[in-house]
Amino acid sequence: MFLDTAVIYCKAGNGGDGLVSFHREKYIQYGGPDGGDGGSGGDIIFVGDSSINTLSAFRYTQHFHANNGDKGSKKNMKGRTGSPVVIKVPRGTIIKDFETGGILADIFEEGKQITILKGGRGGAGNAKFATPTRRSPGFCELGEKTLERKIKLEIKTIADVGLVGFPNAGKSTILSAISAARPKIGDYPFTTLVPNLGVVDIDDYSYVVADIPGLIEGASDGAGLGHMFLRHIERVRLICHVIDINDNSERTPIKNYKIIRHELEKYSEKLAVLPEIIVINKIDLGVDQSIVDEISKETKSDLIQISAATMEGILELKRKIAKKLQQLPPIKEFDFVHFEYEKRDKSEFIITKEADASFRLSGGMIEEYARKVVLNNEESFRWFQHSLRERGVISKLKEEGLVDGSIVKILDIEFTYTE
Ligand SMILES: Nc1nc2c(ncn2[C@@H]2O[C@H](COP(=O)(O)OP(=O)(O)O)[C@@H](O)[C@H]2O)c(=O)[nH]1
Ligand SMILES: [Mg+2]
Repeated sequence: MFLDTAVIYCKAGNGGDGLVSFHREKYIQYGGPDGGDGGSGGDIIFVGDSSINTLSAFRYTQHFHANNGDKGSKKNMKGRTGSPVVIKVPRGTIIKDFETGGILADIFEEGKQITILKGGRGGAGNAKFATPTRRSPGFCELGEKTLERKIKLEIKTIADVGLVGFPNAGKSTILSAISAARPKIGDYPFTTLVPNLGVVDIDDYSYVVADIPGLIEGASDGAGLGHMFLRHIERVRLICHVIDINDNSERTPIKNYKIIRHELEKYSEKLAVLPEIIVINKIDLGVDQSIVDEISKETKSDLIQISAATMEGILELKRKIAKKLQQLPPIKEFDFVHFEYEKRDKSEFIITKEADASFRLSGGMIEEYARKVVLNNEESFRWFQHSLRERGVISKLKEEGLVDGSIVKILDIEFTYTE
């Protein structure tokens, strides 16, 4: 029902495999190796689009897989790069790794593409393995495989002003009176399930106002719907606290005001210290001046009296907000520590002695090779052994007791070491 969060599954494309191929031409009997590299896999990219304001699209589509890179071709032709998947989300969407909660990105800017998952690298073709002593390598690398990630999307609305207040105070009516937004207006609580945004234009200045629904007592403890929506005002610069001056329920306007303030303070200190304009609404139904005075005394905030129904005071409200905003610092990107998926440490290798006196090789360097070398292709494997020697793995194994005839295990492959 709530469309301001979503969980999706994303996978960047695998890298394409390299190709084993030899140049063939009339009159040239033995051409050189000409197998091209595989193409990179497609990326998973997010882009902010302010014409969208919910994540409802993700209710039906949850899997996003970018295309794999193509295999390399003859004549040293690189395989085609897999096409990326570009996922449009509302501006202000926070992208998180579901498992750790780590923040991968804040989609703060309109139209800016942010790569969240990088496609796998393509494997090298056999042409890349040619050396003066190995003129005709019969092996190539495999492309890099990528993992599917579970990703959480969360909207943290970007707006200058947040309208808060009890249900029915008139927030949606005010938003439609000051902007072109047409939120649903109703005489019952929780009319609004997603924050409505409206752009206000006044005297060559413009700002964005968010109508935050359903803030009620206990919201910060998770009661009602309010808690879910408090997130949306985390980055506003100014709060407009709307009070129905004619609330004739058992609560009084001043009580309502205090309850909402309490919720804001409990939710976040940052919200509590934001500048505030108190908007006394529904004055067309009459005003008890003593109540207004009481509120004024309680708050020390700017106060304005309006009627969203008759438009009385609306122009003044637009100007008052503009004036206040011009004195405040701009909205900033959410301050967070970037989470990154663990990258393999490609220089690391681990030697473990097993009970049967064999040696197990693991670690980033080994995994990287294992993914890229065809372990059951003899030539490829010899190249792999050669690389291990060059990178000091064999000498380290020897220090650990490796001798001629020892068993070495890599992933699910075992081989006998021979000097
Ligand atoms: N008389 C009067 N009614 C208003 C005024 N502003 C809003 N309302 C009515 O109050 C009810 C609740 O308004 P709404 O904007 O949906 O409140 P919200 O829950 O705070 O978004 C609706 O029936 C509105 O028509 C006003 O200035 N005067
Ligand atoms: Mg409303």
